[in-house]
Amino acid sequence: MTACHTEPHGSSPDIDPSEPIPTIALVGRPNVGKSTLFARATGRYAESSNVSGTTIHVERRRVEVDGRPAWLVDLPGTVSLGMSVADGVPFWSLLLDARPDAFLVVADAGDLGRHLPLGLACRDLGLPVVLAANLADEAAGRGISIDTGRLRQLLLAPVHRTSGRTGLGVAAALSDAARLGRRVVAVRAGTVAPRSTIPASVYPPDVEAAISGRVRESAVTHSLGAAAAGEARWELGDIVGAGVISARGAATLELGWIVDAARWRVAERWAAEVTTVRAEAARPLAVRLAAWSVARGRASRCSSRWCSGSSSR
Ligand SMILES: Nc1nc2c(ncn2[C@@H]2O[C@H](COP(=O)(O)OP(=O)(O)O)[C@@H](O)[C@H]2O)c(=O)[nH]1
Ligand SMILES: [Mg+2]
Repeated sequence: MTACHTEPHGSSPDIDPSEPIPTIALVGRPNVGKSTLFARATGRYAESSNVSGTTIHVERRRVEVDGRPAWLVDLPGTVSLGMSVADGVPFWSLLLDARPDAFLVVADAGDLGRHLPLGLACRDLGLPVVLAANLADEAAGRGISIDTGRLRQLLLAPVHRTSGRTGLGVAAALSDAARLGRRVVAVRAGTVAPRSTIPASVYPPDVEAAISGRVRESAVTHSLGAAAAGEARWELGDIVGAGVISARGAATLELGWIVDAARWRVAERWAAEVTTVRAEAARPLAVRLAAWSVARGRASRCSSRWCSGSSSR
C-alpha cells in the first residue's frame, strides 16, 4: 500500500505544519478487523485478536493519506453507540472524546444486516461516514458479493470492499475518509461553508418525528444533556455546543434504542437488497459433497446397463 504510512519522526518536510489535521475514527463491532486495518494503515500492529473486545484503550496514530497528514483512531468494538464500554462510560462518549471529523465504519461484508446499524448511527451524528465492507476476502470465499454502488446510494456515503489482511481497498477507504474529514475541519475553521448535516430520512415517520421533537425541545431548553448524560463524561448539550456533532445527532443518541430498533430494520432491508450469495457456495460443504457423491454414483451407473440407450430391459 502506498497511500498511507507512519511518520515516526513527526511531519514530513512536504507537509504544511499549519494545516489542520482531520481525525478519522474507526468504528465497528468487535472482531470485524478494525485493529488489523489500523495496523495496515499505520504500518504497526496494535492489539489484534480473535477474542472479542481486546482493544481496551484508544489508539491514535498519525498517518499520511494521499501525501497529507491525518489522525487515525482505533477504538474498542461496540454493537451500538449507547453500549457501555468500560466503567459505565457509553461508547459514544469515548468516541466523541477523540473529536472525530469523519468515521471509517468497519463492517463485515458477509453480514451487513448486523453491522449496518452502527453505520447508520454514525451517519446520524452529522459527521461524514465511509463504509469499509471488510473481511471481503472471507466473504468472497463464501460466495458473497455486495453491490457497493447501490449501498453507496442508500447510505449516501462512500462504500469500499476492504480486507485489512490483504490490503484490498484500504487506501481508497482512507482516502475518502481523510478527504471528507478535511472538509469538516475546514468548516469548523470557518474557511468553508457548511453543507446541511441533516441526513436523508430513512426511518419511519414516527421515529423521524421523535428525533425532530427532541431537537426542538433541546433548542428551547438547552438541556439536552441532562437526560442522557448519566454516567457519561460529557454532556450532550456541551458536545453539540462545541460543534462536535449536530443537534440531530445528539437527539438520536438520547433516544437510544428507539432509533436503534428502526436502524436494525433498515439495515436488514438494505443488506438483503445489496447482498448476493452464489447458490453453489451457499450450500454447506457437507450438502455439496453429498450431492456430488450421489451424482457420481448416478454417472457410474449410467455408464453401465441402466443408462445405455439400447437397454436390454
Ligand atoms: N480473512 C480476514 N481476516 C481478517 C481481516 N481483518 C482481520 N482479520 C482477522 O479477524 C480477527 C479480528 O481482527 P481485529 O483486527 O483484531 O478485529 P477488531 O476487534 O475489529 O479490532 C483477527 O484474527 C484478524 O486476523 C480480513 O480482512 N480478512
Ligand atoms: Mg481491535
